[in-house]
Amino acid sequence: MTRLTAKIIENVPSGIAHLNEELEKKIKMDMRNFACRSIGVNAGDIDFGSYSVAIVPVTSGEGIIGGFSRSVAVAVGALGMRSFVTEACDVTGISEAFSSSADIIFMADDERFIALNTKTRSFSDNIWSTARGYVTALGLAEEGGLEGKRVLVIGAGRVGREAVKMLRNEGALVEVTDIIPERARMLESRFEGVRAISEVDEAIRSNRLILNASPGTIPGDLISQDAVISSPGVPYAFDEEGERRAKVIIHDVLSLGVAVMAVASVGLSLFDFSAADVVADRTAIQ
Ligand code: 2YC
Repeated sequence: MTRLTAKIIENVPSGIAHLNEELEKKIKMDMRNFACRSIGVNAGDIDFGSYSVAIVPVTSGEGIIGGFSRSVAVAVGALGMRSFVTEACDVTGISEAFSSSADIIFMADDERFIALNTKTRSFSDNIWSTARGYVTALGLAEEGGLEGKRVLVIGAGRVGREAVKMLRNEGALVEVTDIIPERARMLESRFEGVRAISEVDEAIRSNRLILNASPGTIPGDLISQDAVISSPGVPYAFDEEGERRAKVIIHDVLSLGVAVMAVASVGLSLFDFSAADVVADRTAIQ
């Protein structure tokens, strides 16, 4: 997954209300209900205001991303949870979160981004949550859902691979393409109903349903009329022509994955998302 930059996420806090409006228009529900729907829990079963959520900045590796913790806090706050960024970073920040009796702790190093539930010990992972959210969004945006329909996944990285697995579980017929053809072929060999496509332009032209999990740009003249596109890929991939042709494009750089993480970490999820799978990248279909 692309490493975010302060620039990419600079509008997340101010854009959260707009994102909610966008979701209402595109999938007929707000971010809270979308996140709950993504993991099969009922929004009414969660008392969002009762959750205190700490976001701990982490300095390891390439270090702090300006605005990252605050963006996560705003996205979690938009669900109705009480979120705050700890004063301190790293271990001191984690101890601050515990002494503030935070129920959930968000933290990200360069390899993983998790939301840890301090009471139930369940934790959710950003890669799994992002794939879960954008697969759900695609199914909500497509009349009649995805069962039996062809879906093109662009990008066989960690999010793309999770998305392929989830799309198969929803009964979609998946075509997958990646800049490294071997990564797409690996998925084809592991899953029934998954086909690796080497000719990406042709694949985009011939698919109306697209989940884009790649960091590349997608020229609008490849997009079919009324395409339904769910695009966690960062940076944003589409030009004006693509936006004109597509029926809907669902995209944001951080908040939707964070919202799914937050609801998933509450621990009511019906999904058995042993986040370790995502990291171990075991692609055995669940
Ligand atoms: O500011 C901080 O605490 C940094 N340690 C955060 C680093 C996040 C690195 N990961 C990413 O940029 C993306 C995330 C959206 C999830 C996966 N990769």
